[in-house]
Amino acid sequence: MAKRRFLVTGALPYSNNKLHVGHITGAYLPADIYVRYLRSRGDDVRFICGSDDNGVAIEISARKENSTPAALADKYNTLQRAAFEGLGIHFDIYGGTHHPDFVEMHEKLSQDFFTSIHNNGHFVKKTTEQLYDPEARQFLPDRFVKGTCYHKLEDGSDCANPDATGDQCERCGNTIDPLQLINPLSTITSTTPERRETTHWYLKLDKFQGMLADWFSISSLDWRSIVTNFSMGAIKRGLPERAMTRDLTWGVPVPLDDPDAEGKVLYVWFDAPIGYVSFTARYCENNGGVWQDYKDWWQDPDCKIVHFIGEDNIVFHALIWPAMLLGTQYTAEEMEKLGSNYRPRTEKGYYQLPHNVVANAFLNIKFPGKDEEKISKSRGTAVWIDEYLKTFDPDPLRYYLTANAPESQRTVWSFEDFVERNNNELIATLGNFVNRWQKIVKEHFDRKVPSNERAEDMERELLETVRALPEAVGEDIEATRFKSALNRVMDGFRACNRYIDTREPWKTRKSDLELCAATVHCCIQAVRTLGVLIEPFLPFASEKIRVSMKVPVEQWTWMHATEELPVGHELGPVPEVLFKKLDMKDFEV
Ligand code: B3M
Ligand code: ZN
Repeated sequence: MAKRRFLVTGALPYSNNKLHVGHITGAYLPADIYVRYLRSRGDDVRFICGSDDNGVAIEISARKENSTPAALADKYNTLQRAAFEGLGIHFDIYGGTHHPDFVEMHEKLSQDFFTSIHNNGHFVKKTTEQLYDPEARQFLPDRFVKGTCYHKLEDGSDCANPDATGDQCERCGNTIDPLQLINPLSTITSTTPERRETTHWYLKLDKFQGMLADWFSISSLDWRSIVTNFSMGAIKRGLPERAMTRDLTWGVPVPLDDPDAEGKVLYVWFDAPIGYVSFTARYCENNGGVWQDYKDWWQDPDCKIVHFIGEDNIVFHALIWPAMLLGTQYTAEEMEKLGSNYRPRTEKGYYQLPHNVVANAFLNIKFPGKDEEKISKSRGTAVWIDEYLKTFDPDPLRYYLTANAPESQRTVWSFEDFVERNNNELIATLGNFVNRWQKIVKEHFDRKVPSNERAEDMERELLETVRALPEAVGEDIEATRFKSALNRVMDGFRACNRYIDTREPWKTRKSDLELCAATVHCCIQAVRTLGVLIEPFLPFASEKIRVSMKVPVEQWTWMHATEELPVGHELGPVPEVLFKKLDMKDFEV
């Protein structure tokens, strides 16, 4: 198989928050599974993430915590790194858009982007009225203003959410124009803002519509429907111009020699996706190259760029970010000429559009005896990763969050379900099968792979089933069907359990040792394959199985998964307990 190249990113978490299960299932775990699989298959992959440190959300949290944006960003960046590591999610680099080690590179590349799009004629400079807080002496973009939502719900009634923020209403999901909020209040001083004029640079998204639609029709055939439905719907309704600058001090300064740009920064959603690029540049520099080597990943049509995100980020990754990338490729006149004909730019030196944008819906939560609800930091309705990891192992969480992933629609975290799947699936199906023949191979065969001379159709059929899995599971993972992929592997274990129940080697070890040998031989070969296939999902258990099979790391890969362990191969020690039994009592506080 040819070695392919992939640049995989996980959405940059805002550095004002710890990570919870919703974040993990929404973006990082599927990304990690994808990356682990590609690596196991032998592809050349870089996995990029880091914190999103700019923007109003960070400023507000810093005020609340009596801290500064820089100190807050640093604190949460460190906590996030540790949580990812604890779950076995290893990025090639974990940056931060305002982190001391990254900020210089990030500002440079973000400003280059802005300048390039500006010089290509894709911005319009406009002066409009915006909300201003005279007491705080600043404008109130995005979440600096709160008020009552003015949108209508689907049934025609008013949304009237009193807690809508200047960027978005959480109740109806619509974007908010702060000027239209009913009874707006500054979140800094709780006073009523006034209107003042200010100037900003708007990306002419309407001019990109045709080309984006064409790009979608060519590229997104195997994308998830939540991404394509949302994006095509938005294009049909029309993409409005969007301001890409803000009246703030925290962020990337607007790189224009224009008095109107003074004291302004780039909109956080303009610079955040460029974080993927600037962190890649730092990665290259830190790993024996020069920073400009980022172009080998970002400006090479042979490298596939794949973004993993939560559903609220679709508009930014599937529409605005591709528009920004196109905006660096073409001038406004060139775009005008091409109209709605998307032409991939395959010459060197051009940023490439994503190969796939993989989004998940949200994960709700259900506490025992309560109704299903949204995960919320302020209401304290979340399972936090750092707290979980203090008591429990990462694999059961990885298992549950994959088996129950919101790939096409919302799902719900339930503690009962988590415990039940751990006990009835991980332990009873997977862990159990790996254990059922260990004692026999030790007592009767000196922990060596026994002879399969007596193998019959049943053995051949089981191994055929198991050895067909790497291809099928791989196909699922490539198509981002992670739930289905995991289910196939578990089906493999279920088939193994049925097989061993029929063969009953614990009986034949006394009555027919040769048949017993063939049975154990078959079990070992099945686990040799399945142990590799669970690695993207359950890396910790997979590693324990590998050690117990005494297979070298470099052969514990997709490419080697169906190789037979020869008769006489000496196994390693009986594996440690793979999964611990859980009880609902473990979750009582
Ligand atoms: N910081 C995550 C969020 O919306 C946002 C992602 C940026 S990815 C470039 O929660
Ligand atoms: Zn609303």
